[in-house]
Order: sequence, then structure tokens, then C-alpha cells
Amino acid sequence: MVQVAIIMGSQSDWPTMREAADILDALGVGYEAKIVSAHRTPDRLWDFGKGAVDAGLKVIIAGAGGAAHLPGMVASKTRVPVIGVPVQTKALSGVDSLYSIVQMPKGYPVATMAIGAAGAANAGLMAAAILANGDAALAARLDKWRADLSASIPEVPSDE
Ligand code: RP5
Repeated sequence: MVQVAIIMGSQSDWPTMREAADILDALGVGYEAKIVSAHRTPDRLWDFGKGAVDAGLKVIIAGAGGAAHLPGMVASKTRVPVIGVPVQTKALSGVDSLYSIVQMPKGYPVATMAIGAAGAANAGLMAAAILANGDAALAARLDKWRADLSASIPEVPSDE
């Protein structure tokens, strides 16, 4: 049973959301990836949200762009924690997505990441960190991933 779902509003979000998937792959965390659009497939969204607890999901990563209602609507249907990723848009650079996701009303939180690829990668890391609280082996892999990143940063800048 996978514990993480990566959902997104459109196929066009996948190049961004794949950053989350790549992190989960690197850390050995299983996930399912699905297109679930708040506007184009509302029944799919409802069914997904209603079934999330019974499906054994522990974290949902939800990415969307523009009028990005997917993360908030999923959060309204399930108590499984939702991490929102504002996908960068052409028209408004993803500020529209960020504002659509971050300003949730009291009672239905979405943990909102940065706009774009960095936000998606951080969503993968955040999901892994949540699961690592109850999984010592994953915690060790995440600690190593973080230490490796830290060790890869040179102390002195170069001209390349
Ligand atoms: C949103 O509309 C999706 O999350 C996507 O970011 C955006 C554009 O979708 P497409 O027109 O590319 O399918 O619902």
C-alpha cells in the first residue's frame, strides 16, 4: 500500500511534479501519481479525497497552476495532510497559483511550498520527513540525503 499520492491538475503539471517523484524515488518512498483536476474532473477529485484515508495514504502532494483549487479542495475532503505545490504559470509566473493555494481559511490547512520545481522537490522532502517520524530506516536515508547535499556545497566560489 503506497503512503504518498502525488496529484496534479493537468498533464502539463507533470514536468514540475516529477521533481517530487524523483526525490521520493531517491529516498525509496513508494507513491502513486494521478491527474485529478478540481475543474475538469471534479467527481474524480471527490472520490479521491473521500477514499484517501481508507486507501492508507499518509501524505498527499497536490500541485496545480493558475486558479489552483486542487490542494485546498482535497484538504476539504480528507484529514490526510496535504502539501500544496504552486505550479509556475506563463501568464502570472505562478504568483496566481501561490495565492490560490496558500490563503486557506481557518480549519482546512494546506502546507504550501515555493513556486515551481524547488517547491515540488521540497514537497517530496517534506512528505519523506513526515513519514520518517515513524520509519527509522527512512529517517536514516533522509539524514544521509541531507548530509550529502550539505557536503556537495563548496566553501569557496569558483569561476566554473
Ligand atoms: C490547472 O490549470 C492545472 O493545474 C494546470 O497547471 C493549469 C493549466 O492546465 P492545462 O491547460 O495545461 O491542462 O488546472
